[in-house]
Amino acid sequence: MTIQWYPGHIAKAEKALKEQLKRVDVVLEVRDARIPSSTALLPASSACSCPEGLGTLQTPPAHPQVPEWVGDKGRVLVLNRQDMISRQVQTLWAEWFAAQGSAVYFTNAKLGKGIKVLAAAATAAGAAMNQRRRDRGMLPRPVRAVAIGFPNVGKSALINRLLGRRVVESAARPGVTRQLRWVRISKEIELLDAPGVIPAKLDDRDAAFKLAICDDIGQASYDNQLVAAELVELLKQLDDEVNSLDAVRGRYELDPREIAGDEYLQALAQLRYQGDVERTARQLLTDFRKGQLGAHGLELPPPIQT
Ligand SMILES: Nc1nc2c(ncn2[C@@H]2O[C@H](COP(=O)(O)OP(=O)(O)OP(=O)(O)O)[C@@H](O)[C@H]2O)c(=O)[nH]1
Ligand SMILES: [Mg+2]
Repeated sequence: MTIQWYPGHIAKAEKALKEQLKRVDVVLEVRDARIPSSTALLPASSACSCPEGLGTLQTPPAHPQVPEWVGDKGRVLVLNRQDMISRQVQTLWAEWFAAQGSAVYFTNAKLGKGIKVLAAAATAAGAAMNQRRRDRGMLPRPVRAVAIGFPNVGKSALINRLLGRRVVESAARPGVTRQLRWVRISKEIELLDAPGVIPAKLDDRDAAFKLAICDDIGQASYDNQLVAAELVELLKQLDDEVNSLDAVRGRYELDPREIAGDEYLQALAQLRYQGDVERTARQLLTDFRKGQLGAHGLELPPPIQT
């Protein structure tokens, strides 16, 4: 499956973002905690304050230009939607990032968890800028930070939480934020809300499927039935490690273990939805996105090399 979805507003927003990045001190890279690899825009190790070369990323970041635009600005890595993964999976990722030398902040922008620590980290990451100003005899100014990430990962929700009130639009579909917008969080920090970015072409088939499953790209770009069948396959693959099929069996009273994802869709359609496979596919995806198929995440980190 190749993702064809690259609407004009994203191309336009990327151009504006590239311009604004010149004024920015700190980049908050917001990823979807369910798929921290597939929603990566920057290499893992670049989020760290460790000596260079300590961390290595298994795969290159999905978006080829973003690392270049960001350059050597301060970086803070955020895995949002913490509530949509299990404790077990969160711990695995926390340990993996720690082994890469990368600090990582888990947040739940819906309920406002992990926000204070994140605000402190963003301010601290910008402190170097004010030190340079002081060294030149200039007065300190608020740190300027931007939230970047794939569509729908929760960037705007996070900004509203950091602000403590709802200022920027945030809703349950990708492509909500269309314009870049600066907001002042406090005397110390100003934040830029940016539209989601996606690469013009997504060559990694597995990543493309996971982005579609998690609703982190636009609806127009994929076939619901293919994506829902892949979701079933993924949950089957993860079952040994995180018991990801328990909630599926509980909800639909149909066990996917012995059959392929597409056959499962057909069987479930017969059992529950009068043979309507498209409706079944959409229901499965909606149930997963609402957390009704369990909170475990769809990606586990690679084994830590010791
Ligand atoms: N369960 C859960 N939902 C969240 C979380 N963060 C955001 N959401 C929800 O996810 C949806 C998308 O959030 P947005 O803030 O609009 O995401 P965005 O990254 O700004 O999206 P675009 O502007 O489209 O790129 C909203 O319905 C939020 O309420 C979270 O941590 N947990
Ligand atoms: Mg937004």
